[in-house]
Amino acid sequence: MLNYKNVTFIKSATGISDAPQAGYKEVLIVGKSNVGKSSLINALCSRNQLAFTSSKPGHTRLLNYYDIDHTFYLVDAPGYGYAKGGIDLDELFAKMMNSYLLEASRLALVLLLIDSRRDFSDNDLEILSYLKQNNKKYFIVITKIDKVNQKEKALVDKRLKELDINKENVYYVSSKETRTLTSLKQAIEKIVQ
Ligand SMILES: Nc1nc2c(ncn2[C@@H]2O[C@H](COP(=O)(O)OP(=O)(O)OP(=O)(O)O)[C@@H](O)[C@H]2O)c(=O)[nH]1
Ligand SMILES: [Mg+2]
Repeated sequence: MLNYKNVTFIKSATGISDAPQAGYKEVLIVGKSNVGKSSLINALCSRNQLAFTSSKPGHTRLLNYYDIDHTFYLVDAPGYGYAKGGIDLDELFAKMMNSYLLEASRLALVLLLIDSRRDFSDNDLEILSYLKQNNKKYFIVITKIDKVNQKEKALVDKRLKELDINKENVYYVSSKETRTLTSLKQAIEKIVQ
């Protein structure tokens, strides 16, 4: 079993050319701004402030690399769907991600995070179809499930079915409830080892 607590922040990169060179496999976390990407990293690693989180969207601006147990890199990406103060995060994201997704031969897995209280956005759907078309391995991670009731969860399931997403690739998590992370951790471990 991988020790997620054995984690080191490596660097913030502006793109793939700037990525660390250790050659570990990479697990990239993408999703709309505020969906809970940085919180998920903290929860997976049982740390409170490893990755910076914020209730204000647009907090993470670069690709942040975390070394997990000297086995793989967990990569926190900037969120999309939010522009503030003249910086168009969508443009930044598109530029970074294009080069990243196309060139990252070490990219072992993409975690596409979706807020359990929201529908897939156009950006989410674009990424999803990109991942499918390019045969990238991905999981859909439904976040903040501590905030939804059974009825709302059923709506999420309905939507996943409409989008023809294989249930095997879906994980329901809450960064506030560690036990919800166990199966996701195990699945990641299988892929990176
Ligand atoms: N209730 C609840 N709140 C959460 C959960 N995960 C994240 N949040 C909250 O949602 C907000 C955004 O979380 P972040 O982890 O910063 O989101 P992000 O996706 O990294 O955001 P950007 O870096 O802006 O793209 C914060 O206020 C978190 O505390 C969760 O599982 N449950
Ligand atoms: Mg973040």
